[in-house]
Amino acid sequence: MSRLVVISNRLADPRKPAAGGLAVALGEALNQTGGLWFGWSGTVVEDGTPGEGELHTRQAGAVTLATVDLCREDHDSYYHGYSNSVLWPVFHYRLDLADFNASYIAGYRRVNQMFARKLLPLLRDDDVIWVHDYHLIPLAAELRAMGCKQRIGFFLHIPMPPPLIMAAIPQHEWLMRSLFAYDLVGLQSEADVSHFTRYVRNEGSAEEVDEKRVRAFGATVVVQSFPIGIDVDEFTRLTHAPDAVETYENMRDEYSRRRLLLGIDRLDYSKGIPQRVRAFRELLDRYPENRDSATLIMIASPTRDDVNAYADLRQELEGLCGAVNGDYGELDWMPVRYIHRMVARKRVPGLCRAAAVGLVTPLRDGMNLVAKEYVVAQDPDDPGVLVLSRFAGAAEQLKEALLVNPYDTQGMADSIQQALQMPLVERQARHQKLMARIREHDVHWWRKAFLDALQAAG
Ligand code: ADQ
Repeated sequence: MSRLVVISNRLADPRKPAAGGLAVALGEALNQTGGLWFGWSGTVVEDGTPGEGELHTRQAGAVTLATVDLCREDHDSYYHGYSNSVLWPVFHYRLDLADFNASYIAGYRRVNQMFARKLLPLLRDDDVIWVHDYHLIPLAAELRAMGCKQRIGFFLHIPMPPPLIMAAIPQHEWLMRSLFAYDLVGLQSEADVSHFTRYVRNEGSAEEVDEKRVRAFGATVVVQSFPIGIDVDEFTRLTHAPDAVETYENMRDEYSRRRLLLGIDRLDYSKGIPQRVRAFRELLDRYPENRDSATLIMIASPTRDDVNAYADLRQELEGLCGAVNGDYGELDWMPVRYIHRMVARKRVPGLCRAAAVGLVTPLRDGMNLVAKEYVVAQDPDDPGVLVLSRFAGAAEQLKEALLVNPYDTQGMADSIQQALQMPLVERQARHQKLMARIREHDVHWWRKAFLDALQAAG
């Protein structure tokens, strides 16, 4: 069996369950082959030289973790700059939030080149290489330029935007051409695949060989969707473990007269968090029977606080939540509980189980794993209802959720009301179908499907 090499911007220790489903699933595959995981160490060296960073290696069981430091200039232009102020907003259709500062691209290229240079001597001839996410799009092209012949696959965790949005990035052609250095490009959804093929047809004069194999820019690549899943068995186990049960019971006792609605996200402008509060306000307004009863709990973990768009979002959200509470709150009832913090992973299933409605309302999302976690945490005899944005990648699979348009405040309020009123038999039927699909396409399926396709590609 070939050794697996995983490359991602950040690493997680695959032996720690707190690392989450993805790290655990990749860790399993790495452990099977005695693999290598490579990425940024998380350390920023204030006075380092651009394009240079110290390499550290350590063993975690059978897996070698190899990491490189970044100097301040590289970190700011590669990570904050090009990755999170150009690619993240544009790939989530937010051209208005992109900062096309011309200096970022040099740092992005420099770090990808450095990663390739540092990784190359660690590689063996029969390695299979799996690169993750938008930080590392040009990595294979850099490796190929240095003579790397190994099989290389790429998985994009965020959406692939439609061609005319992509074309707003000054280096769009270079980015898309870079993807043709991979043997396999994996995307989250069929919509993403169609955006990719439309781009190469329009801008790269593609000559499609067959359904999955695309030829353009003088090279051929296999492009396929692999919707990422969660570790269903692990999440089920967490749901029944003492911490989650305690959280569930506390919530049930605390809110015994109330109906809970839950949102859990990173505080990111792609997640549609203000839109959710507006819809909740509309619910209280249009359906007054929910006043003094429905309580929206929103747990939004801090993320990229030092990028301006995130500070603005935080301010907007605090204003919206304060206004709902001020206008509708009673001495013994606050409609919105907004917590700007991460909750411990082992408590997440308890919160999900206590909520009658799970609100997952991104404006754009590659997949959204919270939607799947919410469903898996439910009591099958008395399940809650998932209200899911049609703009999450997960909506292609989770058809039995109540699909909503987060830009349509009234429509979303109506769907939340429908969820709150849904009869038990209908809730059970929808939950059963959702569970079957989430179980069939879990994170182990995803990993195997991708790696099998990578073996077959090329
Ligand atoms: P993310 O944008 O980070 O991932 P998501 O898929 O929702 O989004 O995963 C977030 C994970 O973090 C979930 O496991 C969730 O439980 C946890 N989490 C989020 N907020 C939390 C909080 N406040 N407290 C505790 N835990 C929290 C990117 C893409 C997604 C894609 C994933 C995987 O943007 O579209 O689904 O990668 O490919």
